[in-house]
Amino acid sequence: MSVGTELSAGEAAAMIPHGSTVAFSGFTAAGAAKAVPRALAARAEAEHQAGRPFRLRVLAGASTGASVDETLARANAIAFRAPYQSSKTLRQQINRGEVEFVDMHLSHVAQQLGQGVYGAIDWAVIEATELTHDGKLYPTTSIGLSPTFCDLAARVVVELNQAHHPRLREMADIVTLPPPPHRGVIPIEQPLTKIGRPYIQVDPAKIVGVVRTNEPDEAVDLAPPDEVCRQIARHLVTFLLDQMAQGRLPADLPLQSGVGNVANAVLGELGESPDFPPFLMYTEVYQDALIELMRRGRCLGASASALAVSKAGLRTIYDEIDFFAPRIVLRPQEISNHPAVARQLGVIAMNTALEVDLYGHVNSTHVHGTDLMNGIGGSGDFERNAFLSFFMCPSVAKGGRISAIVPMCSHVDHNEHSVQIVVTEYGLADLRGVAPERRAELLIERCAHPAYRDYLRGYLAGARVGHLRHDLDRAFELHRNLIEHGAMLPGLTLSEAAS
Ligand code: 0RQ
Repeated sequence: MSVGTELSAGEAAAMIPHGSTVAFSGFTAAGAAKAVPRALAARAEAEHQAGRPFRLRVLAGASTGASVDETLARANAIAFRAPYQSSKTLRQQINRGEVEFVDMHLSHVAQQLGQGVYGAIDWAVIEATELTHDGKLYPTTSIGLSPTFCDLAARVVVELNQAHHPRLREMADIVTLPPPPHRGVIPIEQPLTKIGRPYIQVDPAKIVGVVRTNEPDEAVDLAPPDEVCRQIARHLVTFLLDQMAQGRLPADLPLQSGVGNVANAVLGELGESPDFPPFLMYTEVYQDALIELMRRGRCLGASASALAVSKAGLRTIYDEIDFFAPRIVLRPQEISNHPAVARQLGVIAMNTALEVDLYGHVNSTHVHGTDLMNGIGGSGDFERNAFLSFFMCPSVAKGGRISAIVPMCSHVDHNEHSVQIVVTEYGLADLRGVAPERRAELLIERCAHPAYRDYLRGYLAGARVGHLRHDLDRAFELHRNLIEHGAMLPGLTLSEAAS
């Protein structure tokens, strides 16, 4: 077969044996493969019905659209997954110990794949707008790990998706880093600097064929910002403006913003603030809020790895491609999330925590230390290396049954040395230059929900004195209560705790 061979999704899936490592394009739902993974799920179901095993080791840039993680998981077709996911069914399987999952900093994955840490990649299934006969592949709405997958995979199947705009290539900036120590400097001097090519060069001999598709990304709409999110955003904006007024913060540092409802709302609020100067983004996902901010001249340009926008948002970008193409650069995640570039540009990192402990350690991934939510994603790539590192979250979750401020994090993704500023709807704690005991006071008095403050004060008062104060008998009392009684403080009424 050759570059020009047309395949149905079923024919492509039929070639992929049980036990294969399959790498799919996609970084969020953006640019994720669709038809072939669905056909693989159908094949898995048929094989299972016939009493035969069929499970795959699955890689993608980050999370995917429903056709990869959710559909394959429902067909019990995933044995192993890395480096990030956000699928309900897959999450349950991981948390029941049925699927192996490796949670990784997204900027590190390409290098580890190259080192062979994940074994050989048997197949890559990559969505593209065009494939030329000499193997130039033009990716769609995300770059993610696709260049690495195409480089390392033994065989490549291309999903040629007509639903995407062919001028996406004007945003793409694709470069693969040579192995160290011969990398040289990454010459990205400002977020829109381009250093690569608009296509992935694939060895044509590896291309098994193309599957034609015509369907939009399976994007999930974000919740409209609620008052809690808006209040978090206001604290953050006030703080940034104050830092600028004090001469501590240059006005033109690029912003990075994490995934999810809170992060999207904060971006919207930043754009609404008339005093906040127009800004550039050096981030990993381009979210919906940026579309309007760009149109209004509030966001001047963005570097990301994916257009992680709603279907309506992507339609707007395609309808106004003359305007958006020169303002967006899409990069491989090794570059969009590169710690050296984040440090060099002085990124302001804003990510979301599940919980924060009294000294500023952050858990972004594991509910009561055991149950995976999504994964660390790119948050660590940026937080440790940013000029300013924010973590934000509502002060309580699940109607007040869970406090986001806890004595000790039940799992740590970002430690006290990376976390600088914590924000909830109640206020902001600037932990920079502050010793542990004062950090604890700031987090309790400014960030914790008032209904949890007495408990946290009491914990601190009864803790063993040291550089950090802890009571190891009670450090996880709130988490134990949550598991045993369904609430961190079972006596607390919801109305008392609800924010
Ligand atoms: O659950 O939907 O069942 O109500 O967590 O919480 O408040 O809607 O916040 O959508 O911004 O997600 C940390 C998960 C936040 C996300 C996390 C429950 C809460 C709700 C979602 P429900 P919200 P968000 C780069 C950046 C790590 C990866 C990252 C995330 C659900 O931001 O995955 O930063 N971050 N990547 O009720 C139990 C707690 C909880 C809790 C909240 N303490 N215990 N449940 N929830 N706090 C992008 C990429 O990497 C691609």
